[in-house]
Amino acid sequence: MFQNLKYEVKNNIATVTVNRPKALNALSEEVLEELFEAFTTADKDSEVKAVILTGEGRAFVAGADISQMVALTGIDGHDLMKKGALVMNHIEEISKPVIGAINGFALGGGCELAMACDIRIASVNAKFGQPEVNLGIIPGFGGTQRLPRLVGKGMGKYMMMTAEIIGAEEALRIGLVEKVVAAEDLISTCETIANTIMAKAPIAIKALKVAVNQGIMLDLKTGVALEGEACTAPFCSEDRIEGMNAFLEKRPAKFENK
Ligand code: CO8
Repeated sequence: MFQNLKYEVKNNIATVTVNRPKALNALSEEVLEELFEAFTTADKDSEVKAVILTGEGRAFVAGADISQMVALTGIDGHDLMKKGALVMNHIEEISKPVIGAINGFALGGGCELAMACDIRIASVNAKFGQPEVNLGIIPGFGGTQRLPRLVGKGMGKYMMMTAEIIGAEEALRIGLVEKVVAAEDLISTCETIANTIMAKAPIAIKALKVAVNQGIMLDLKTGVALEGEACTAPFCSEDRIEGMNAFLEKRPAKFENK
């Protein structure tokens, strides 16, 4: 189905693995197109309740494909930037939780891809950076916007201006990832987190993503108003009645996505 990705659904989790290890999983135009398709498939498939995104081999993704970019005109470059940004936005906006399993290099477009995930879990081997200025460009797949929102304006500028590559523990310290685990525990940790989230009401998780993703771009009062709107659908759901009754009856809730 895909030339540059592995796509597998097991136990309600879709695992998407970028699979160009010889090029450290660099994001060619074809990889970007396939990522868009894979996340559309996962979003539409009612069997899929969470997605894990990772990379094959020693990289998560080492950035946009420099061997393709070198030949592009300025207009082509602009089109590529729009394509990449669209893919990152799409990953962020699907209705299901997306967990980034960051197994190795997450540089440039790879760091931007990691930041489009809802949650990032890093292996101790992971390395992060936005080295675009080394190539005479700036991040173009959302990095100038998502990185400062995650790690703060100063640290975001530090990383983008110095192009410094940081390790997993430093990424944890600055808030770029949520956990660091041994390499061999990376996927199982992500699966455990996915299972924890999948046991919650899907309508609440979906509303939560909208409230956070859209709200973070707004002033506080408008964001709080948006939260009120986002809260309405879960509050009107059968799953809300089930969740509250389960609490009162001291039993686990069984959510039906209704
Ligand atoms: N693109 C294409 N090929 C790559 C990339 C890449 N981003 N990264 C690595 N490769 C290839 C190498 O060319 C090499 O191929 P080959 O074996 O055929 O020579 C192979 O992967 C292995 O890489 P190395 O031999 O370099 O492995 P090392 O362990 O020595 O180094 C590094 C690993 C440090 C990850 C190194 O490969 C590196 O620095 N890679 C580039 C990282 C980078 O600069 N990424 C940012 C790219 S720019 C970007 O992502 C911007 C996105 C938005 C653009 C908007 C456009 C308008």
